[in-house]
Amino acid sequence: TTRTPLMAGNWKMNLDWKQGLALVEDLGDALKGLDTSAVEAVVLPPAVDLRTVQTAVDAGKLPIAYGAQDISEHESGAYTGEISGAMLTALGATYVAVGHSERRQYHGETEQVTNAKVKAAFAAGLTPILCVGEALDERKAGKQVEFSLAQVEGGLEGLDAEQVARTVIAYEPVWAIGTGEVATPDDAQEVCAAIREWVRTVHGDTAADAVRVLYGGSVKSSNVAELMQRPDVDGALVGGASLKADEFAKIVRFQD
Ligand code: G2H
Repeated sequence: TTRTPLMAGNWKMNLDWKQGLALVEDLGDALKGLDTSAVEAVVLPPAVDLRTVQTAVDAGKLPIAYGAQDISEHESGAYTGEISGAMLTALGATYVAVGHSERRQYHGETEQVTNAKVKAAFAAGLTPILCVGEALDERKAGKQVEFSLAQVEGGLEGLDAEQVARTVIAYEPVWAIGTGEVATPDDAQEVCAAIREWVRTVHGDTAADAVRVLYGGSVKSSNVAELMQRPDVDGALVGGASLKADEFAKIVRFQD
């Protein structure tokens, strides 16, 4: 495979700016000398920490890309509390998470809003990390593939094959998020493979072979290597374990 593995740390709503700065400094040390041609490391800090990350990256102290955890579907204007794609790219951000299950669950984000945010990301020149995944009920009913593919289809509606090729899709079964309950590598592979096959059917071989499909949900340094052995798992979206520099660096260096 020619896909570069991608390890993304989603800090969620953790760390104030001083703690964020400390983590950025620790990450700089922990990731020193990272072979960025072998793996791409990404952090998605709270928006208030993006400038801190930018400063470290621009100073050559942090060999990573970065982005936001959310984006406004609107371009600019009277949308109190929102952050636009253009504001993110002006900070040097290149990624943005869209449709995380916490956005869908706690902030009422519909399929339509998720799709609009994916489009807003592309309009601003950002790479969306589209998050999908089933809850426990769907898993128990054996509907994990069907459910996740419906979210992929909804999130990517209206995109062309070239955009889909550049998208990152994160399969995050809701029952495995922050629970310590990691999906087995076979569970992850099943849905990640189905996502790639969906892309192949709808958008063709080039997009399917290029699109990066991540697994997310209680990923740690102790389970990442086995997950990464599966052919359709191209990386991980890491929450809790991305808040400790040494732990996140171990995950990024899963190949060593
Ligand atoms: C899933 C994941 C990161 P955690 O939400 O997006 O979080 O690794 O804490 O389960």
